[in-house]
Formats: sequence, structure tokens, C-alpha cells
Amino acid sequence: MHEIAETVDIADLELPPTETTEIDHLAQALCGGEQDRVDDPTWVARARDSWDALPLSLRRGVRQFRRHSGLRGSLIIHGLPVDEMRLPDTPSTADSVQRAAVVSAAVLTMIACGLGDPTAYLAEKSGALVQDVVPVRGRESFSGNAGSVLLTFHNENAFHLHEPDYVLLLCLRGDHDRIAGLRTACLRQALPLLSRAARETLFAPEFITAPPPSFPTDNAVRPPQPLLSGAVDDPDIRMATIATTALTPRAEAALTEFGRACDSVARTTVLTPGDLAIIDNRVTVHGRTAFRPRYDGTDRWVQRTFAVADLRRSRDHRPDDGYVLTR
Ligand SMILES: O=C(O)CCC(=O)C(=O)O
Ligand SMILES: [Fe+2]
Repeated sequence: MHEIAETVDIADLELPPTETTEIDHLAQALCGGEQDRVDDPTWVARARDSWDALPLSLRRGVRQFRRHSGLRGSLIIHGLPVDEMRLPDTPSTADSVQRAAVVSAAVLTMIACGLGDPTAYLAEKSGALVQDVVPVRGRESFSGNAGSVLLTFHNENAFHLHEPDYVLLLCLRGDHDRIAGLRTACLRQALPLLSRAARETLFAPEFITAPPPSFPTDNAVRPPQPLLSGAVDDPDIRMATIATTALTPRAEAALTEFGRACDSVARTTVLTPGDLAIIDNRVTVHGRTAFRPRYDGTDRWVQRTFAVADLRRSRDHRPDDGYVLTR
């Protein structure tokens, strides 16, 4: 038998209530005290140590996903500790982040340490390791996480030399109408739907991907890149629907075909409090369906952390071997 579940779906992970409580206790222990700043490397080191004490089923599920993210390229874990009654109002400002240690930040950081290490980009959300994904008044049609119109498919920071390997999205609060759906489309399912010509073109350096709107614009000149790279039978992908430009007519056609393939394999998940989605950003694009914020303090609230499997690779982008990429 094959070691890896290359051709099967990775099932969602349902944590039983006893494990939710265990995880809650470990997370609580990381809150308060003197070192309660999420972005302090000594706090991250504490969270890393706590990973080892998490329930075996969680650690095993995450480690298996890390080895091979399956046909879905994403893993949903249900039943993480989120106490909606104890939560403050949903933040309402753009670029809001979670600097103080709270249970959700501890959960995200422990799991990011299980996948590799957490990371962030100084230019985005002030380089915080745990970021709020919340709707912001006046930014409804913004194509980024502050918006509430449809967010089109993208890889996270696809333009960057060191894109994150994993995007972790932990739901603290759902939207009022329970219609905000995280959409994912895994290349492993989309690829077989593409014509041979489209596949060949997607491997050619005929695309330019700019930074997303959540990054301040820079004037860097970007060389053309392929959309797909690596193994022909299981490639990596880098694209963002609104930030990738096709440079030739055949690239334009291939990009359109790719978009259709993604739509036809897309999965939509309405995250509920305590659900964590882990997206393998190398093989999966993601987005979100539209929803209607009310700006009443109880809007949808997701917290996000990026993780990389090998932090060392970006060492020259991270002063003092910290977690934040400054360029
Ligand atoms: O709102 C969501 O569920 C996803 C938003 C998103 O793409 C992100 O935060 O990276
Ligand atoms: Fe995203």
C-alpha cells in the first residue's frame, strides 16, 4: 500500500468535547502572565512547546496533512475552543490584528508550529502573526479580507518569493446570515479538467502576478512567471485572479480555462465558531462568497496566521531570524 493518500480526500477532523477542553487548558496557560505578546519570539517558543502536549488525534491529523494535503489541499478541524460568549466585539477597523495572547491566538500559533513555523509580512497588517479577517465599513467591495463582496480565487501572496505554505483561518464568529463561505479549489482536482494546451501554457513564463490590494503598492518590475511549476503530475500554483495578468493570447485562454476548472471543483465551507481551515497554499487557491455585514459588533470574525514548512529558506528576508519578512 502507498504511504500517502494521494488519491483520497482527507476527511475533516472532528475533535471530541474532551479534547476541546484539553486544548482550551493548554491555550489558556499561554494567555496572561508576563510574556503575553503574540509577536514576541519567546511567546512563540512557549506555543511551540505546547504543541507537543496537544491531543494525539490533532497532532497526527496535522502532521499527515503536512506530508500530503490530499485531493482537497485543505483540512478543516472542527471543535477548537472558541467561547463566543466571552469574545469582545468583532473588530471593525482595517488592518486590525491580535497582539495580545488570547485562546484563539494560542491555538493558531500552536498549530502553525506543528506545520512548521508561523510567519508574516511587515508590509501587510503591520507584520502581526495573528491577524483579524473582518468586514470593514466602506470597504465592502474591496478585493481583500476587509471586503464582503465575493473574494475571488487566489493564492496568498503569490507574488512573493517566499509565499506562505499554509494559510490558517480560525472562525471566532460566523456572519449573521450564515452565508459567508470559504471557497477552496485544489489544483489536484482542477488539473485533470484542463486541456493539454492549457496545461503546457500554464507552465510557461507568460504571466505576471502583482501584490494583492492588502499590500501597499510597490513599483518593482516583476519578470514573467509560469502559473504552474514543479512536477508535471502534481505541480505548485501561484496566481491571484485579480492580480495575475496573462501576457499572451494563449496565456489568456489558459487562465480562463483554469478559472472555469477551479469553479467546477470548488468547495464551499461556511465556517462556524471553533472551525479551523488549513489551506495548502502551494496547491490550493481560496476565496470567499459574499455576505452582508451589519457593523453591530457581532459580524463575522476570522483570525488568520500564515505558516511555512521551512522558515530557514527566507532567512535573508527576516532580520535577526525573527518571524516577520521585512521585504
Ligand atoms: O474571509 C475568508 O474566509 C478568507 C479571506 C482570505 O482570503 C484571507 O484572509 O486570506
Ligand atoms: Fe486569502
